[in-house]
Amino acid sequence: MRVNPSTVYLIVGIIIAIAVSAFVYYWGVPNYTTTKGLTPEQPILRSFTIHGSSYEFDTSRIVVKKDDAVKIEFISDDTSHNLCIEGYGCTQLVSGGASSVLSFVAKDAGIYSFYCNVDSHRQQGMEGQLIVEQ
Ligand SMILES: [Cu+2]
Repeated sequence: MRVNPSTVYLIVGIIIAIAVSAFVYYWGVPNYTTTKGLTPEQPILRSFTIHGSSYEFDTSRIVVKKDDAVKIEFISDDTSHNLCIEGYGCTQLVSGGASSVLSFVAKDAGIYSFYCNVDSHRQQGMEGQLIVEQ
């Protein structure tokens, strides 16, 4: 008996379809992401301590990477100061010897100013740069 080749392909195709359906029915769809044990990446925590006094910070430049969790402890060494970062807000205003923490996740790469927003402290030199690298 002569069988049409396209009939053979059709039968093989049906057998494969039944086999795959049976596999999925009994064992479910393979989930490669969980079997590899992948978990979301944890942000890297970068901690800094910056001192401020009239009219300068002891740090002029801090460098982090995009998506880092950044924690900056600001300490005033004399009178009332704070530390503000463009786009990320300010610490509390603190007096000499006191400190306040500013925490944030560095969202976008770029160069951002940090400064004290009391009176004209920024203009008098209380300014620096946060560099967020790609
Ligand atoms: Cu100040």
